[in-house]
Amino acid sequence: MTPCVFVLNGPNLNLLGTRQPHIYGSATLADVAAACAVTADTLGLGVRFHQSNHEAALIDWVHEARTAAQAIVINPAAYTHTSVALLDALNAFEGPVIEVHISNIHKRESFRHQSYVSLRADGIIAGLGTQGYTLALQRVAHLLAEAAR
Ligand code: DHK
Repeated sequence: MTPCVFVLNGPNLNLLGTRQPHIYGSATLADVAAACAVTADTLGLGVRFHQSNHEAALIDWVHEARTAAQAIVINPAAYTHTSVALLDALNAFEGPVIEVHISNIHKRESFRHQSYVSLRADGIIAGLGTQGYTLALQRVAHLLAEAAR
């Protein structure tokens, strides 16, 4: 069975490519989804890519992942810094969780330095641009292969 990875994206990431490109770069979310699909394919992973501006939708996808996915890659965007509910949902998921931030949140405003999601994440990627997503998939493939051994 091909392991499935949910790649989840939080608020405002639908504007990627046009939103503050000096911080988030010029790639669109569709570009990121396409890169994830190619990388997942080469790694032997299936991928389901979602974005929502609504906290509840992200939580519902995390719940769905409990039975439908083996790992989660998540850029919670601003919910990183605010959402105990998203942390609680991720704590109910058993597989690897990799947290991705396009920008280096530690180089930015102090309110971005705290992440609730980091309390659950198995790994964190920040400041590597949209490349962080495909690097996260590589790490997921490694962790799943290790767990299967
Ligand atoms: C994206 C956002 O929208 C911000 O709210 C986070 C994150 C950082 C990113 O770098 O991908 O603070």
